[in-house]
Amino acid sequence: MSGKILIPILGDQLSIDISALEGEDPDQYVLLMMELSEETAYVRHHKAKIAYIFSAMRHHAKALEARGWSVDYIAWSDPENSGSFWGEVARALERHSIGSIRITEAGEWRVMAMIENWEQKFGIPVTICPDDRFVATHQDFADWAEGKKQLRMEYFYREMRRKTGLLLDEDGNPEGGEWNYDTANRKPAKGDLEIPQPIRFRPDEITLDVLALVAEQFADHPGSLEQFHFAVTHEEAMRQKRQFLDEALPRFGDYQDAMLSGQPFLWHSILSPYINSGLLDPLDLCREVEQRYHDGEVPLNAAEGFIRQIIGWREYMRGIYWREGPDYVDRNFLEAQRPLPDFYYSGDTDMHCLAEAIGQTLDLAYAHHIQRLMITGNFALIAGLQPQAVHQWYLEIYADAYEWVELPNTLGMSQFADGGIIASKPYASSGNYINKMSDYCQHCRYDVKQRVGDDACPFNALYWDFLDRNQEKLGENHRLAMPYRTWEGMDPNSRDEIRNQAKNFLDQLS
Ligand code: FAD
Ligand code: DLZ
Ligand code: SF4
Repeated sequence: MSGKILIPILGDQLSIDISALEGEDPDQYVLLMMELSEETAYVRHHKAKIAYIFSAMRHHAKALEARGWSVDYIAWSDPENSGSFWGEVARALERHSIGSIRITEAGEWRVMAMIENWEQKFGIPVTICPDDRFVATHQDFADWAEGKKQLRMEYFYREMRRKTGLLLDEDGNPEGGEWNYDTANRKPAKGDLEIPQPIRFRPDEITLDVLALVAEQFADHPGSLEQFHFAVTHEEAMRQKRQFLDEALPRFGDYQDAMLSGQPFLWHSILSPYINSGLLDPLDLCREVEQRYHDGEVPLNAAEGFIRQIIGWREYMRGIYWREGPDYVDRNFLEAQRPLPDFYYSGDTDMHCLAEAIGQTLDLAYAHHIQRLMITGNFALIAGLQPQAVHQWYLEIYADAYEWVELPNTLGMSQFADGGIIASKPYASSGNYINKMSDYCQHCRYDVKQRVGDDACPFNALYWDFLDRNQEKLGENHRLAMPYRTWEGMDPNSRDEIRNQAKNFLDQLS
């Protein structure tokens, strides 16, 4: 084949050894990186997310050039920039003498569908390389799922432990005798604990340029740039990783589900944007966590809890995404139809838990898992918000959000819109759970102990009303047998009061 090989590198393929490049001789290749309106506009991404991706892309192009690769970088302001992957690949074929295209598979159905068309459209061979930054191949997941009635994460996770050997003893048994130490990971946190803070990286010239560009071009997108704090290079991401391993990991397990006012990060790693865009390798990270355990620096419940998030939940979500297909996004098992209230974009609500989770999200493009699941997600679920609108919000608003990981988390785990493929019961709760795991209720104008009346915590009536509204679909779920018994044991007047309370609240929400 005459001519050079064109290798497009997508915005979440910022790994120096991405599979399309492996073992290749730089002289024969042209790498193409593109800042595109198509990618910034398919949803209205948080400003800080766009700034992070553009800055990390620009830095990554330099890192590739320093290794001898020739990178054709199409900046946002390039007057010829067509704004689409298709348009930019077409222009690159005109600029360079290209005989074929190589690309690492894209992370989502939308972009894969485009790439699969290129061979026919451009009339040259296109090789799509598997993305080897994951532990499980598509085939591994398909083999594991084959013939199973239920695809529970826990059993998939054990397969991944066996495949990687992580936290297994010499006989192949789990360290400490148990596969999962989740029950040790549910401590509420108190404000008097010393909480580590992630590094705030000072923007360099490249990042400052990008911040100015985003402020001007994406002024109508949600979120703020004022607290932009992200690492934008592999080296910076490695510094954040070390800070996490040294300071936060030892307590990661204990306080994994805790929430505190004014403390957005607690003992979480804040590494997901870097893992998902390629600046950090997930398996290397897990091996370091395992080493810290073997060195006696972190307890087993922390090491296992962290490793489970990555080789368990993260890999499992990807497996479900590709297995369920491009129409997974349309599922709406509970037929929820309510539009997203405006406060998801302003944080302007007197429900303190939501104001905290949404406020910090708008400031930082970050919230930790239990805020996403049990505050914003739980509210959306029990208020009956339309799952596709909820999905769009999560995809826009978090710096780590790419459809392959965001969609199964939102639609499946959080909104139960897939009818229980991911979650064995909906993650619905009243204010009681929030009160147990946080200090939010102490700062709220509502009273978490009340179900009805002007001061009653809205989560309480909404929770019971959710069960009542969905009894036909959820009544047979044996994991909900107890709450349904409690509901049915309430006297009819109390149930009517709760229904009215929820109705009044939902009416004013719309
Ligand atoms: P830590 O608590 O430090 O966890 C360590 C790592 O484990 C994370 O960096 C992440 O890579 C991985 N991880 C943990 N939980 C999950 C999970 N459920 N699925 C996949 N990976 C996980 N995660 C994303 O990466 N992108 C998303 O778009 C995303 N959307 C979510 C939407 C909803 C409704 C919910 C409930 C969860 C979502 N998550 C998503 C999972 C999780 O909330 C984030 O990975 C986590 O909050 C990132 O912060 P952290 O790096 O501090 O995580
Ligand atoms: C998310 C995103 C954004 C906002 N911008 C770009 C971009 O300008 N150029 C690019 O190559 N990638 C971007 N991305 C990430 C892509 O959307 C991501 O690579 C695909 O979702 C993968 O399927
Ligand atoms: Fe949230 Fe209710 Fe607690 Fe207020 S009282 S913080 S609305 S759970």
